[in-house]
Amino acid sequence: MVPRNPHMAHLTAGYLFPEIARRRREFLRSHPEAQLISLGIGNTTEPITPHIDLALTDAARRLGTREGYTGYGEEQGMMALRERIAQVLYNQLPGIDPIAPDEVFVSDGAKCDIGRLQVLFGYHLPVAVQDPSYPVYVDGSVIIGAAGPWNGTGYEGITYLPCTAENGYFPELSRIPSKGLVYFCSPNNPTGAVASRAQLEALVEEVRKKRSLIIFDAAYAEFIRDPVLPKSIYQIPGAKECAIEVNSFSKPIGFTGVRLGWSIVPKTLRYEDGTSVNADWNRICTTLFNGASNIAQQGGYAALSPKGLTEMRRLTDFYLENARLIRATLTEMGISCVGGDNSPYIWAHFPGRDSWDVFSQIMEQCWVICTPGSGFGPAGQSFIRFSAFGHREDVEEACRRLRRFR
Ligand code: PL4
Repeated sequence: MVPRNPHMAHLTAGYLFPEIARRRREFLRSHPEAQLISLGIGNTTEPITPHIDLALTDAARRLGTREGYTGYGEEQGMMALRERIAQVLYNQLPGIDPIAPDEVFVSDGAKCDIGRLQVLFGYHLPVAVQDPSYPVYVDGSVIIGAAGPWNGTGYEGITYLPCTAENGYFPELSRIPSKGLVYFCSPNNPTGAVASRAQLEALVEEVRKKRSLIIFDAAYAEFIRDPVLPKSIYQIPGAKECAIEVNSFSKPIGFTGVRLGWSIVPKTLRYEDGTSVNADWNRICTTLFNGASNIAQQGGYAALSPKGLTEMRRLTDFYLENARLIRATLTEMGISCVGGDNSPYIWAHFPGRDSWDVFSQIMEQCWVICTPGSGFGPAGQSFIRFSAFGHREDVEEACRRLRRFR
């Protein structure tokens, strides 16, 4: 047999979300009567909205005709969609450094793009992450060999940038490594914190000083309601020289199962030898990816029409109202929490407690599934993440049940 990829052996545990599913199944085996409600995984629940649904079904139907059939498309995505993403989602934002359509690469989702970006940059760059953070940044880095073994508190070779109540969930930037990758997510998963313009300016300045590169995950940008908060890193001067942005249709229009996202790789982004990151990313996409589904792309295109944008707004408002209900409940219970106003996640503090213990207690006492903060990194210990994705009646019932927590 072949030897195992030694980096796989460095991973300390299973991937967070399957582990939650495993514990949930185990609980149900001993409590089959439990009607569990999930405020755990950030998985959308509401149906695809009418205008976007029509575009998807039309696209599927056209495939059944000789005239309308299409096979492989461009790996980078339909040009009309790339243009619309640039025009509608970027070039109207205040202070934006304009995005050209050939800087937009359509994909099958932000998570998949993060994995391909890890292939692009390889194992030889130092990696920094906000702590806590979406597990793919760290686990993917471990898998490609950009990080060493677990040392009891974190993976060797990963710089953890703690985001705590004390620093307002924005990290100390001086610890960013030179000539490395910095994963940065705003609105943040899991803390729900949204970086201000001044904070992102400081991030860009520090990263440029260190000659590093930001992978900016803006998967929740459409939940931002405060007009002064930046939705894109390219609203910050200089970001086109130091940042890649990944984004997704998953959460704003419920495409978690349909699968559609995009990355922005500016043409002004250069390696230290002056060669183009955009050209290399194009090479990665054309080599390792065969383009997003043509049906999904028609749905994304429709989502960026005036009707689609109205539906997107309504859907994200719906989840934000869920978030408000959850946060209000926790606050009334005296649990300190942040997030949930420009983000679909609420980050709740249970001082002195182990996150997995609180997870189990909430599951057993309230029949509600949440996500243990420690699964997002060492600084997530003693926190619990609540997701606002759910049917309204389930969220209301979950809020009632959470009051049983003692
Ligand atoms: C569970 C910051 C959720 N199995 O759907 P995509 O691939 O376009 O976007 C994934 C993604 C990208 N960036 C951030 C995210 O939070 C997510 C989705 N995260 C969560 O509960 O944290 C779903 C997670 C899924 C997964 O591992 O992604």
